[in-house]
Parts: sequence; structure tokens; C-alpha cells
Amino acid sequence: MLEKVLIANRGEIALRIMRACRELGIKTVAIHSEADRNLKHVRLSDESVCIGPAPSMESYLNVPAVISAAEVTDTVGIHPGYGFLSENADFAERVKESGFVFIGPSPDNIRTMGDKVQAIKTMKAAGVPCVPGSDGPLGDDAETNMRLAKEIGYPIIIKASGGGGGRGMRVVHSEAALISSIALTKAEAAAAFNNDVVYMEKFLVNPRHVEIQVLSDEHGNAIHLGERDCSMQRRHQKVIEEAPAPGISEELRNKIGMQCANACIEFGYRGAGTFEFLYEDGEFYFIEMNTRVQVEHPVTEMITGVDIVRQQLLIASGEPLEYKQSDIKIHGHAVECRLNAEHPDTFMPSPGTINNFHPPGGPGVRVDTHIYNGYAVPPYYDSMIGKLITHGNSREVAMARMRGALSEVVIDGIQTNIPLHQRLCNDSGFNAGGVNIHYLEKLLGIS
Ligand code: MV4
Repeated sequence: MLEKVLIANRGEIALRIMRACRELGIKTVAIHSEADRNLKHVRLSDESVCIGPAPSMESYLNVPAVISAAEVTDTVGIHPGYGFLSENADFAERVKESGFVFIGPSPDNIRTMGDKVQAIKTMKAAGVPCVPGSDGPLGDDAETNMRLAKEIGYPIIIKASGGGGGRGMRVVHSEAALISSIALTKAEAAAAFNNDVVYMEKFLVNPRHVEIQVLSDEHGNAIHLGERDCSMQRRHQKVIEEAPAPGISEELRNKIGMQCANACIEFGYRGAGTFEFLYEDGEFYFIEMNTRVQVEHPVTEMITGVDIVRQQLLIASGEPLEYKQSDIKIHGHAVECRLNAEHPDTFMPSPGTINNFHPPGGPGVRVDTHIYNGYAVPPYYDSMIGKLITHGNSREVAMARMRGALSEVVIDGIQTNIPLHQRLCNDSGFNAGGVNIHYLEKLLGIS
């Protein structure tokens, strides 16, 4: 087992990783910026190191500073959490070259999945269903591209291979706009990602965003933990996630889940991962793979009982997974509301000091947060300050518990998106289940 782990992150996920380490008897090193001296996990970890000034570029994204902190503390493993350096293949490689264990997939795994054309090619070859499309980079021949788009059928979408998560995409509705759209997306991709490779897919008009959680070790074991529905989003920022996805049968879950687990074995994937799909008319279409632990991992933990961060630490230690596929059973339903320090109407960040915090409680209520009375939310980082997660035997019970939790929670001193969550948890469309990715933006547009 890894003896000491450096947590290369901040906020709620740093605390989550610290707790998982503690349960395994792993010593922890917190690294933090000058603005983050008062983070909860910095106080609770065994050691802490200040690695630089507040801006992420000079601290959490500063690779030499992170590696130096690992060296001076005799760290064994480095957990990157989500965001920051978590999907940076060069960082994973530097960690390895410096003699540390990167708690995540191999640099090659990360590099392949970071290149969307390669990721899709890999998954298609491994039997994962993908969106009908160009099956590779678009060339320069206009006639060929026009013929391809006609075959796929409009609307189509042009995506940058170096993009992902909603960056570098352009929808094309007719042949008249095709050639200029390809050129524009290529130029933007070259500037943004230093990679002008673009590809084409059929544009799915009203899909849901459903993702499969996988765990894969180096002993040839790969399992899936079912799916999460993350369709409730605004500007590619998820707002509410849930598991399982409403209306997905056990048969379909097992089919797509096994396809993902088998792809992990075929591809030689190691670690926790998420296969992102668009789901429309009963069909799954792979779009991207995330090679990190995700913000919304708790909803999967609640319905499976599997501690995903613990499994990441075990896998990185060279231990086998604690579960085989037949051990995994789905129990009830879980919902997660992301709590953001932001104005409820304008979505502008709202940093400041929290002068009163009362977390909710009761059966089936989990609160993943680093905030406390007197904590000052800094203006430098993502505005997410925590997550409310509720679980119950049914979606109705989980939702009733979320409405209760939202009515109990008190966060004074800053603005939060709690009013938005209350509105959504009382919304008839959301309560019916199965809304698509456009639901929230349409709801906010009409209001
Ligand atoms: C799509 C799509 C429709 N058709 N691809 C946006 C983020 C990136 N992960 C992929 N995205 C999309 N790809 C095809 N072929 C619609 C989106 C999309 C979206 C996807 C998931 C969650 C929210 C979204 C919001 C707008 C567009």
C-alpha cells in the first residue's frame, strides 16, 4: 500500500481524498496556494506545503512546484483529483519520471483519451457504440466532406480532436454552411489547442447525457458501476446529477456497462474512468472518456456502496479491485446538487466569508464540502463549494430527501445557487425524470 499520498487539489475533493487515505492508513500531504491556507483538509492532513501564490497557474498548475513538494515530503503517491492537472498526460509522465506513483491511468491512457479522434477510434474498435461520423480526421477535400455530411445526414457537428467538454464544436444545419464551418472550427482549434484536427458526427438534437463509471486494475479485472444521468446542465456545467438514469433498464445497463468494462481490458486501461455517452431514443452513443475521478462520483457510491476513491488508491498501489462484477448491485436512487458560491439569477461568482453554516442531516443525506463557519471562499477558483447528495429506495424518496436537505441547509454571507436547486427539485419536468441536455437552459430562457 502507498505509505504517503500528496493531494494535488483543493476544496471538497481534497478533503474526500484525505478521508479515503486515512481509512487505508495512508499518510497525507496537503499542498495549497497562499489563498488556501485555511482549507479544511490542510488542517486535517498529516503535513502541508504552500506551493505558491493564489493564481492556479502559479500553484495548483505549477508542475515543478507540485513535484518539489512531493520530494521534500517523501511522498509516494500523488492524487490529482479532478480539474487542474488531473488529465494532463505530461504531468502524469513527470510524476512517474520523478519516481512517484500517479494515482490515475497511465500517461498513454490519458494521452489517447485526450485526443478525441483517437479515443473514438479506440472505443469503436473495442465494440463501444459511437455516434455515426467521419471515423477519423476530416481531410481538406471539400467534395469528400460534402459527400460525407450528406451520407450522415444534416444536422452534423464539427468537433476539434483536441477539444472536449464543450470546447471547439460547431453545429452545421445545411450544406451551404459546411465548408466555411469546417475551416472556422479548424482555425479555432489550431489557436485554442495547438491542434487543427477536426472530425464530423451526426448532431443529436435532443439527447440526454448519460455516463458509465468503470474501475479497472492491472490484474485484468474491469467492472462497471452502472450509469449516471448528468443532463441537468447550463453552459456545460453540470448542476444536478443522479444515478441510476431514469428509464434505463437493467438489461440495457448491463449491456452498455459490459461493453465499457470490456473496452477497458482491451485497451489496457488502469484506474477509475468515465465513458460519456449521449443517449437518445433508447440508444447509447460514446462521445468522450474522462480519465479522472469525477465531481459526481458520490451518486454512484451511494447506489453501489463502492468507495471509488478507495478503489483508485488500491489500484494505484497494485492491489486488485475489492469487487467482481457479480458483487455490484444497484440499491435505490441517489441525487446530487452542486452547491456554488454564485448569484442565483446571474450565475456570477459570489466569493466572501461564510458567517453561518448549518449542514442538513437525516437518513440518506450526505454532504461533501470543505466549508465551515468563518471560512472565506476565495475569488480565484471554481465557485463550487460543496455537494448535497441524497439517497433513498426510490427516486421519489431521494428527491423528497433532497427537498428536505435544501430546506434545512443554511449558508449565510455569500450568495449560492440553493434557490435554483429548490426550484428544480420542485419542477414537474425534472420530477418526472429523463429531461434532456437542453432542459435547464430552456427553463431559464423562458423565465
Ligand atoms: C454532441 C451533441 C450532439 N450531437 N455531439 C458538448 C460537450 C461535449 N462533451 C460534447 N457535447 C455535445 N456533443 C453530437 N454528435 C451535443 C453536445 C452537447 C452537450 C453534451 C453533453 C452535455 C451537455 C451538452 C450541451 C450542449 C451540447
